[in-house]
Amino acid sequence: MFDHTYENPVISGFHPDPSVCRVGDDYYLVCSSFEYVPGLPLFHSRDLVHWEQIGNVLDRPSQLPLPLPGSKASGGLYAPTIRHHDGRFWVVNTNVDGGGNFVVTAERPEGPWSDPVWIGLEGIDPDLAWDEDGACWCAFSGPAGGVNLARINPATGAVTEGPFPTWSGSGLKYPEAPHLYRIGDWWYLLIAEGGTERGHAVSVARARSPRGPWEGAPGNPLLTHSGTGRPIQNTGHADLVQAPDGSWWMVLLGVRPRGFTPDVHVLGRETFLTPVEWDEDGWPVVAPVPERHPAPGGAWHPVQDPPARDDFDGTALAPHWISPFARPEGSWSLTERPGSLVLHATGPTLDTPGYTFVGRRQQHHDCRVTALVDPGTGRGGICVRLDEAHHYEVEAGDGEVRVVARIGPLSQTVAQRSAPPGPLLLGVTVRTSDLVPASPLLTDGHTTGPDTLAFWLGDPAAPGAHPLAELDGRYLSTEVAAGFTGRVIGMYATEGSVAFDWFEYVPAPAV
Ligand code: 6LW
Repeated sequence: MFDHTYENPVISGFHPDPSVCRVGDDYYLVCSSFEYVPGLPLFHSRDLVHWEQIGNVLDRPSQLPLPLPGSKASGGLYAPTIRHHDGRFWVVNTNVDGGGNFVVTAERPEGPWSDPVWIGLEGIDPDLAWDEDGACWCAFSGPAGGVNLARINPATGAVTEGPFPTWSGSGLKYPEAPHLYRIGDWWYLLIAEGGTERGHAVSVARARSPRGPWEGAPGNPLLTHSGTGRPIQNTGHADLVQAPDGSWWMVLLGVRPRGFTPDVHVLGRETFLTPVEWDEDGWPVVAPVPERHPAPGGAWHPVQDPPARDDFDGTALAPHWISPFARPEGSWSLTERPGSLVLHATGPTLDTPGYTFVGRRQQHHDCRVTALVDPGTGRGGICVRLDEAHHYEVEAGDGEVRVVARIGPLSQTVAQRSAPPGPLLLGVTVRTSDLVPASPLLTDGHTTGPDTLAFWLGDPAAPGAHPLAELDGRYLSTEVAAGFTGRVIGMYATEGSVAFDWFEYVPAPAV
């Protein structure tokens, strides 16, 4: 019956809070982006398995005032919902750093997306659903906790009924991330609870009308990996979609922890796909999220990943390039030195927001990044970033190459050597640690971290190259740094102008 097997996650790296809709044979999916701009990565797929990023929903200043006011890591844009209704695409979202909840719409998913219409509701994780009379319902997680519902006019943002409390889960903490669906004769309310860490869960209730009364499913939580030894953890924050063949699927976030006691995750919360069945009483049933599973029926539509090497020959940055807090005009250029990305420093340090940084998500546990960097008279290099207090970098400037590690309040130059003037090859390799199943303690008394990051002068893939420094990756994990994002590896300038002739990201076992 099934032709193909897919592997989870279907979108790897920091791509949390997925929301999905189908129009004909096409699926569209959005994720949270927090402090990164452009905001809300938007993906297209024909089979729910292969996803191509076709843009970002919020890609211009009139949609997103920049820098995000009062920006901080893991602030900014929280969980979005995408729906198709009345011939238009709708995305509803929260900017927790300013403005709150808003709706944007587009005729075509590639955009342009409208400027925001602000909704007079306080809370996060908004959803949109339309009833048979055309009324639009917005479920959201209210400011006092609990799932609330209001009727709104999405064209004006006006609240026309409510908000009122609705079903808030089976009693676990943080009931949130609601999605409301009309399926058959029922309204279903799917929510997350248990918190977005190891206790994360998906639960469901149903009612005959959005106004209730709601009845929780007897089998709640519908899905959780809490307390299991499964390789996929933190499963929750789900959205449902029906395939053209009638089968039902769930997209959700999960993480893949590594290392020992405690294990930690470094790639952020990723997007997973899992099948949904319905029992004879009309409740959805979901098995634990598989690492591999027969794909949704129908044709297989692989997509082209972006090329490993970006030569910066175009006039626009590809949509997967993101920047924390802002990417001001004048801080970067693809035309000043054709064939290079030139970054102009806007701040002197990676320790406080305001610096110039263009990066991409780390999407594989093992990977290699190399860039040809001309620091000129400036200073810059390659940084692996979790937030302002958790980042490692290899940088060139002042006739030197340095490896710097910032972990919490401590910052240390861990390697330093002189370097010839002119363009330099700088590299970073990330290697997953071998697990030591017999004992969580190694002989030197340290537990195994999730991975090792090595920083190189020269091409790490070329013979004879030596790392300048190797660092334990656990300090660039979400469990250590806290927050909602994952590692982003990027180019930066903290002094003068730095030119990047190319940047290569290769998913590969490190050398
Ligand atoms: C998201 C909410 C959550 O809006 O984290 O822990 C927020 N739960 O559902 C960011 O993903």
